[in-house]
Amino acid sequence: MALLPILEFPDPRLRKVAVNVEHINEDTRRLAKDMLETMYHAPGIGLAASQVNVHQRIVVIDVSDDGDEPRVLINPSWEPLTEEMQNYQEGCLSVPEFYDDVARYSKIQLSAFDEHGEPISEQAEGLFAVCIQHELDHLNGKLFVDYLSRLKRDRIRKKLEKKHREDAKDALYEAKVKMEAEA
Ligand code: QAP
Ligand code: CO
Repeated sequence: MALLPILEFPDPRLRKVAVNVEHINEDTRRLAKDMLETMYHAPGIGLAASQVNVHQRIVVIDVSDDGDEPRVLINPSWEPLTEEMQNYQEGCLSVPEFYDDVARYSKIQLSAFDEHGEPISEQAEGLFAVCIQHELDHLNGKLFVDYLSRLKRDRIRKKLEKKHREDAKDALYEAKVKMEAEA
């Protein structure tokens, strides 16, 4: 088990389009397990492989109250079952500390494979449906901030770029202190 580092907006690697998993095997299951551990640790309710810099079509989701209903979706796809949309205040582990409303289809048909290669075909509504649409966007290089105004997106980008500069500065300082202590 391992915690995986999460890419943060505006990292260009989040814009890559993920490829289908050709063979579901032990490597796939190991990655899915590590993604679930990373998601639960955050804590979060959904994580796409793209966010941990693996550009394969794998997502993990757990929208249960107790966090004990992990779902692994491989090569997932969805179709709307209604024209009705629902607004939900979304967040994203790749856009930490920012939240805003996004309109998504309220009822969808999900198709995917699970971690054992068993086909999944089910209807999804509510938060599960929102989360599927959000996570599948990641596999296509799309982020929830893309649905916001340019003004809002730019403001989020600038704040995160500033945070990343500060994080880098802090890491450099820590490395220096450690080096001097060892010298
Ligand atoms: C996507 O997002 C989602 O900013 C999953 O500081 C979100 O798990 C789908 C998180 C809402 C539907 C509705 C975000 C954790 C977690 C943060 C997440 C943060 C810590 C986000
Ligand atoms: Co996300």
